[in-house]
Amino acid sequence: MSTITIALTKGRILKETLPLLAKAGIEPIEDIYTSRKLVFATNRPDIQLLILRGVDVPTYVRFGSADIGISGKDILLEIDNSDFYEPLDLGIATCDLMTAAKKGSAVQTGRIRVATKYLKVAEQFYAEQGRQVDLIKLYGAMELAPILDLADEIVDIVDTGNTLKANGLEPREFICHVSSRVIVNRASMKTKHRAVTAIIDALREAITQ
Ligand code: PRT
Ligand code: MG
Repeated sequence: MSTITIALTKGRILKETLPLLAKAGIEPIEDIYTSRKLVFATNRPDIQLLILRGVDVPTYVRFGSADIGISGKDILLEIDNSDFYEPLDLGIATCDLMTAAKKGSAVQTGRIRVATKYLKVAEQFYAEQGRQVDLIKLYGAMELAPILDLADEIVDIVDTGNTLKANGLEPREFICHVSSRVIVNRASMKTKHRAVTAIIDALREAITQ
C-alpha cells in the first residue's frame, strides 16, 4: 500500500478543508490546532497530512514530497504551474485580489509605485491597463506601504475589507477572485492514480453536499 501525503496550511485552508476531508472519510487522529507537529497521521493508514507555509505547498507537490496539496489560487498565480495538475476548485477560503490606496487619495496618472507580494499578478494587471509601475516586493503588512509613502498603491487580498479600512486604505480595482485549489504531483497522478483520484473524487463529492 503506497502512502498519500496531502499538504495544507494551518489557517483558513485547514479550517475549511478539515470538514471536507472528514466528509471524504479522512480525519487526523490528533488535534492539529494544538499540536506543534508538522506531519499528522489520519484514520486512514495510507493517508498523512503535512502542515506547511502557504508558499511552500506547491514546492512540496512539485518535487513529489507531497502527492496532493491545497493551495490558494493567489499562491498558484505567482508560480509556474505547469509542474503539477490543478484538478479541483474547492471554492473555500475565498477572497479577491485587489488594488488599494490611501482613502480619498487622488488616482495617480503617471508612473506609480506598487507594493505587493503578488509581483506576477500585479505586473500583468498593470500591463493590461497600460500603466507604468515600479513594483516593490513585500512579504507582509502591505497595508503599511501607502501610509508610510513606500508605495502609491498595493495589490493584496481583500475579504471583508476590514484590514484595509483599519489602516486608512480603500479598495480600488478588482483583479481576480481567489479560492483554494487541489493540486497534484504529475508523477503521483500516474503511479498512485487510483488512490489519488479516489481522494479527488471524494473531495468533489464533499463540496457538492
Ligand atoms: O501564512 P501562511 O501562508 O503560512 O499560511 P496560513 O496558515 O496563513 O494560510 P491559510 O490557511 O490562512 O491560507 C491562506 C490563503 O487563504 C491565501 O493564500 C488565500 O488564498 C486565502 N485567503 C482568503 C486569505 C484571506 N481570505 C484573507 N483575508 N488569505 C489572507 N487573508 C488576509 C490578507 O492577507 C489580508 O491581510 O486577511 C487580510 C484581509 O482580510 P479582510 O477580511 O480584512 O479583508
Ligand atoms: Mg497567513
